[in-house]
Amino acid sequence: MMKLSKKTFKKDYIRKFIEIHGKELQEGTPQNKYEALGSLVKDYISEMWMNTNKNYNKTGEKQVYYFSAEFLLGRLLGNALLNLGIRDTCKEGLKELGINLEELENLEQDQGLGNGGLGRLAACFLDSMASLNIPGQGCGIRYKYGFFEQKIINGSQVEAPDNWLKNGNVWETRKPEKAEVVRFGGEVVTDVVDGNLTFTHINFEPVLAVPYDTPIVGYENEVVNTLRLWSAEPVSNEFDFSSFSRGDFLKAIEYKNSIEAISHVLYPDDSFYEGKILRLKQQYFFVSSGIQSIVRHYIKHGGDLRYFDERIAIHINDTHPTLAIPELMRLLVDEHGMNWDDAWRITTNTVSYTNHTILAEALEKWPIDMFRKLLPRIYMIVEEINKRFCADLWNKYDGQVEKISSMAIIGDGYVRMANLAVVGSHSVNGVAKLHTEILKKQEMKDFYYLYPRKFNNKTNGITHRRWLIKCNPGLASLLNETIGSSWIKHPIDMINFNKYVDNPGVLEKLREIKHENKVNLAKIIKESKDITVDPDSIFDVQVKRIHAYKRQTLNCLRVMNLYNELLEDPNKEIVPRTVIFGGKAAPGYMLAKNTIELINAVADKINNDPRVNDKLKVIFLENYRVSLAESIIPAADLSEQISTTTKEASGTSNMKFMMNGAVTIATLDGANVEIRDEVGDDNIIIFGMNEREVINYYKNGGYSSVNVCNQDPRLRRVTQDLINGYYCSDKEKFRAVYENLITYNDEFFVLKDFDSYLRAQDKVDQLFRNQNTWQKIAGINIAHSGIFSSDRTIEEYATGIWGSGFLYKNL
Ligand code: B1N
Repeated sequence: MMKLSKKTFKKDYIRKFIEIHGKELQEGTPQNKYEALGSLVKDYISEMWMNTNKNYNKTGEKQVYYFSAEFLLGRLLGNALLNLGIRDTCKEGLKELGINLEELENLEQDQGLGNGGLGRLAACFLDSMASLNIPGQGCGIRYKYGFFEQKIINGSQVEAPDNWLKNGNVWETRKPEKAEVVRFGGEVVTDVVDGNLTFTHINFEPVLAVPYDTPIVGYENEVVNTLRLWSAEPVSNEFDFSSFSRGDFLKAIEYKNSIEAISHVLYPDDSFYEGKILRLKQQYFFVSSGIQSIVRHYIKHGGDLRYFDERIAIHINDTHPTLAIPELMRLLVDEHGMNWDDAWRITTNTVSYTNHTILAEALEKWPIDMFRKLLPRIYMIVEEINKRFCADLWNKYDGQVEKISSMAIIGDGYVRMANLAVVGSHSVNGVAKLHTEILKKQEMKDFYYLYPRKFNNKTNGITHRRWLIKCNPGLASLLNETIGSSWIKHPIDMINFNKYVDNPGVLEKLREIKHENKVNLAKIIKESKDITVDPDSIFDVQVKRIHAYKRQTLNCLRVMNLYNELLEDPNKEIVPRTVIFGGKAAPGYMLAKNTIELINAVADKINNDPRVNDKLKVIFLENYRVSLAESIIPAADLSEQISTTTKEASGTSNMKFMMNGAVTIATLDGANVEIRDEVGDDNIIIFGMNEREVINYYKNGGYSSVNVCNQDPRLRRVTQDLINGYYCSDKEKFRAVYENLITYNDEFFVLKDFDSYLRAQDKVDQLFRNQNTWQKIAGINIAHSGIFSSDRTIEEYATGIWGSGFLYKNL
């Protein structure tokens, strides 16, 4: 833990302020004050950062490199202060200077370089690796524009660019001296030199990859790891620029733009793949620069490439960084003269892969022509990997053409990235037990038979430092007062809170903390939407990407039905509800965008109907992002985790809600299954079809959404309300949602699960009436949430996959 007195801090802060702004503190804007604080904290970090790196170089401890196209960090200031152990000191010091720390923290732009769960998982993992003394560095892209900003205009989503760097970024350090060159296009000349094949890449387009390093501060352990993000720039004159050095200025600008385009913007697709060449460029760009810099650093510090895999672990977050495999092969074989078999053994021992989805539309595959043209040498290497792999398969499965062609890395005109990732790594993991079982039994069945020992499960987790200590200080204090503070370093100790779930005083305290968080969220809702919500109502929350399989429509249809029931029976007794939605739709995903329009139209009608307003309100919160989640999740009573069973690989917001004492209403999908196993059936509300039923329907057909609809008058009514002008004078407005349910037979069983969902919601209503019971359930959920800390997940990765983190671990 860093030592810092309030007096020293104040002195440092004033000095820093004057140094960077050249004026008195009193004359500073809030933004000036934030920048001075961020900059000072970065100074505080820098020595630890340097020492951490020195230590890693000295000990030669195994290094983990976590490659991910997305890192959804959110804000850094508050968590850096927390992890340094100086947040209270700074808060008090600033207060004496007339400055409110939280106000400054709220000025920080979210670092939103990710879409959703996958990117946020990467951010939680960085926090856990640093906090567990694991030498783990992140490697990704410094997108100039992160995930778009969502505006709701006349009830529809409108996208605005996320210019997150507009006020600068105090956290990053540009390292031009560590730049790498990445080569695109051109041709490969094959030659024989001294009896050996050589490959020379010519006429390529060079792109300079410049790293920007961000410190990742461990929790009170003086460890500072690094997130290295690469930015694309034109190379300097040392390369052949003949085409525009003749003075064609406009061409030169065009060229510069075309290069910078590579790291310009994050693709806003979640669980969906678009076969754009720019995306392939992005992937190779960060993977090539990352692998080159790892190998360069390794050799510089005396490493012997023959033992590379004993010193280095490379993890690929989904298939987006899969080109790490052929790129490492290229460096070992072409640049360092290693023979193929040794290089292959080292590469596969070094690389491990996480699969995050079984959705077919998310599977990455690149057209051969596009791939070969952009990456000619990498294509040759992939071809060679494929040739050898298929030869092995022919030996094993003689004559089973279908099996072999479906397992091949290249087939049907495409390079299949998941196949390459499985073949080229030593470990393949799913992100929750159910998901891993589905991978083994179905999606990757043939690979599982071939390599049973590669497959393993690593259930996701979330960092309890951001998602409990930072975002819910009231609850963190209650835990400290009851069970002591050991849970902070050992989150599994939260289980001791079980001893207090029958203690009326503690339950009352839990209720008060939740109430305070709800008042805070109600204030945010009032400020952003000018709608008043009642903090005594049930805060019923579904926040996540808008996607058909996540079934926001199911939630919406039940709200529409509840509205109908309240109008039919004005005396109907229900606990008042505030149903809160939030989430972004991919800009090209019309059904998801239509779902947002529907939610907003339903909200508009209900919120303006005085007949029901004391019982029901519907809120769509704009621009859902990490920082907003930190206000929403601690205020939730009910966590909606209602995806079609088998479709949500894990989910992670389910864990965040649970840890903050929300009760979960859920299908037995993803990690919900493990939450149920932890808390028991009495402390979670489960509904809907199970895995077997869903898989049977998909295999054998037999589901007719029209029939289900016709048999249930409530469903007939709410589906008709989509197209009869009830929620919008334009009857065609919600056509997309309607057709998806009725005309296209409801791929995700929304109508099928409707009745069961409604009964589950009735149960919620009943349970909430007895606050004692409800708070007890909340307490049990909190007590059992420690296992979902990403510290547990990272320990499992470190010991089970990476073989790292043994040297300094003081657990
Ligand atoms: O990864 C999360 C899981 O908790 C979620 O269940 C899962 O849906 C999510 C292509 C994805 N899977 N696939 C993606 C993201 C961006 C993209 O371009 C796919 N995200 C998930 C963490 O394991």
